[in-house]
Amino acid sequence: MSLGPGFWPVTIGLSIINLIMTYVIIVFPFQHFVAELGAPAPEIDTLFRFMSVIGNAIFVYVIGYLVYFAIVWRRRSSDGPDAIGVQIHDQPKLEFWWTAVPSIIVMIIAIFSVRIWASMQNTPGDVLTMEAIGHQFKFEFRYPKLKDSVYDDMHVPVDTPVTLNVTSADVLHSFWSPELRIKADMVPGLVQTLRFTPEHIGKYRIICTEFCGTQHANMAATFYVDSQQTFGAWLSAQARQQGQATAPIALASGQASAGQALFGQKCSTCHSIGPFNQKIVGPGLGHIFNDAARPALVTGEKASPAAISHILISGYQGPIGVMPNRQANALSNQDIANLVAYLTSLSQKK
Ligand code: HEC
Ligand SMILES: [Cu+2]
Repeated sequence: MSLGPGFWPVTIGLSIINLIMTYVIIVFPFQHFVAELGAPAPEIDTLFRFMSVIGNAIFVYVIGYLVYFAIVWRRRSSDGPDAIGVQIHDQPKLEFWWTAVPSIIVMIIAIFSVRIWASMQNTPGDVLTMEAIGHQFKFEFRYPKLKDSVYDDMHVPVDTPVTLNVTSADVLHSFWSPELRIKADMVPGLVQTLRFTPEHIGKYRIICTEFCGTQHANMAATFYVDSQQTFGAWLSAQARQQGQATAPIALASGQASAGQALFGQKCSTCHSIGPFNQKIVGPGLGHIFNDAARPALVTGEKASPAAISHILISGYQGPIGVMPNRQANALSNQDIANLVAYLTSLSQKK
């Protein structure tokens, strides 16, 4: 049985293309596009390279021969109207190899993957164990040394094995750190453990990759890998800020301009600065003191700086929805004073 004219030269050509592509895949610098932050990123990139090499070989030979055979065995004008191609049956040798080779490849990939997965499950030497909890629409982080949670900023010290327990408080979310090559679904009622060791100081991203509601696209956190000193300083600053929560707030010291910047970061996903009825998740806050549609605050109190600051501190759950409290919005005393000054200034504008 003939394979076709020029079969062996074509095979050599495909092999050369395959070798060149394999070389490109092996040397391709993924880490220049998305940094490799530390374990397990390099291992996962190696696994990805290995799978790409195999996938590329399959692609080159399958597509190459497909095109080649389609051309050399095409229907000729001399063929009769009901001409059919050569029928091939019972090739046990061929069938053995096309079963054995893919099975071996899949087994190698499985062993490789399970080894990486296992290295992320074990917790030798409990250095920093913390929690990440998904919420609509933010990431909550809990640290062993902090009384309250931190939202949307994750800090970890460099060169330190971190054990991260991820879960969700409401719907399905997904924790993704592109630079660590780690992704895990955040499932209510299920705690999954991730383990990593960041090796490069810097500012990275954590992104929610599970469609979790209308504001899903805004669900991202900043991931700081700090030096040991910076991390220590950050932890004690957080602890101090959290301790301050019981101190009285000097509302008169509020700066409307600082409040405006903060509003853009922390409030505008839920509040417009239009009239009361212009709702996003919560009501519009543009005319909080003088809006015909808002005779009183949602709490029933008359609008006043003190009453507004009370809502910002304690949060409020009413018929419209849930207004998060100061811990959830990560507001310091000064932040609250600034926001109240800003909201007050909006009402004074015409
Ligand atoms: C997750 C969405 C969400 C975020 C973020 C949020 N709020 Fe709210 N807020 C609400 C909801 C919902 C209400 C209404 C609660 C109710 O009455 O049902 C509300 C109510 C309020 C009220 C009372 C309004 C009134 O008419 O009485 C004020 C003031 C307020 N928020 C300020 C803020 C500020 C300032 C921020 C930023 C630090 C902020 N909110 C962040 C959802 C949010
Ligand atoms: Cu989400």
